[in-house]
Amino acid sequence: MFHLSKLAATALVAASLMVSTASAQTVLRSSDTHPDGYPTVEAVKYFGEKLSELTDGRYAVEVFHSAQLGEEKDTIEQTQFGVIDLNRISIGAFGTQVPAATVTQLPYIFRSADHFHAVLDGPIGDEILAAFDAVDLKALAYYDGGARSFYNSGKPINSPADLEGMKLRVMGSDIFVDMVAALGGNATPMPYGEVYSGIQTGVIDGAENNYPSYDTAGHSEVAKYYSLDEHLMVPEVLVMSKMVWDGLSAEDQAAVMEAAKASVGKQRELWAAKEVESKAIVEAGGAIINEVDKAPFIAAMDSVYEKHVTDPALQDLVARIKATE
Ligand code: GTR
Repeated sequence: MFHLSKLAATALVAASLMVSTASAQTVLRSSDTHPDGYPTVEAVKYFGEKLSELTDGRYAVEVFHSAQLGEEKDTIEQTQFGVIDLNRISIGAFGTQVPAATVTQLPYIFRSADHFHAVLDGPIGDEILAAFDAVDLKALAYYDGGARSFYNSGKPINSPADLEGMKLRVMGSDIFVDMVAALGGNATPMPYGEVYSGIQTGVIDGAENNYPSYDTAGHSEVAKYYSLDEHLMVPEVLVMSKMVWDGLSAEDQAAVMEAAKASVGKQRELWAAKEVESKAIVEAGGAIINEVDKAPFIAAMDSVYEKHVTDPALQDLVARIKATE
């Protein structure tokens, strides 16, 4: 883990800005846990190209994919300190640090991909992005992350009863731990990079994710049962370190926002294609996919909402999300 005092981080940011004035181009470093070619990685590269165009080459972006800069939780901290400039990350990895954003971690909060887009593209989406300011991050845009379903090495899951006693990896948020517990399983928060070996060695029975992650992280090789309960749709988010953002001119901030918005359409296109491709790849590799009656899964989530949506502001946010057409 990388710990820096805020003072040391400020000095580091100041030093890198000095170097950049001398070299005329500032290269912003961006982190991503996914491998090269993954839709989020390619979208951030596209963002970088747009930003370069809009700033006459004064800014460029280098994407450090494949968790080269660390697991998500650690890279969030480094981005907050300005050591990493940009980060493409799942909102799930923030845990409950950003209260407003936790509503997107609630199971079945989004009814469909269209509902997800309608909410995030509108005022509620902007409100949640703005909430990241309080944790020293400037959230720029959402990317698609599809629907997440359970997969495991033992058997197909058809009803919550099948999860009884199963050890399943979740991202580090209490909401996900309680979600699995409400279904009868045992949740183990664990970094993404440890899931493959965790399943392989039997430390866990499985995990939950979308098709592209199940495919590209190799999880389908060790957990062949993928059961389409689609309990979560957690947005991916592109954030910039607030320290770096605050150091930009108003004009450059506008260029960053414009480039980020432009990358959203690109990512959605890439994402839609990748979901189809990954499903075909995992099936060809022997994954067994089953449809699931979601009703009992949805019904089991009341306790998760009761426990995590107690603040009136969050209750209001949830009500507004549900009312969005
Ligand atoms: C993926 C997401 C990653 C990471 C991963 C996980 O769907 O794109 O950012 O959060 O899930 O489960 O840790």
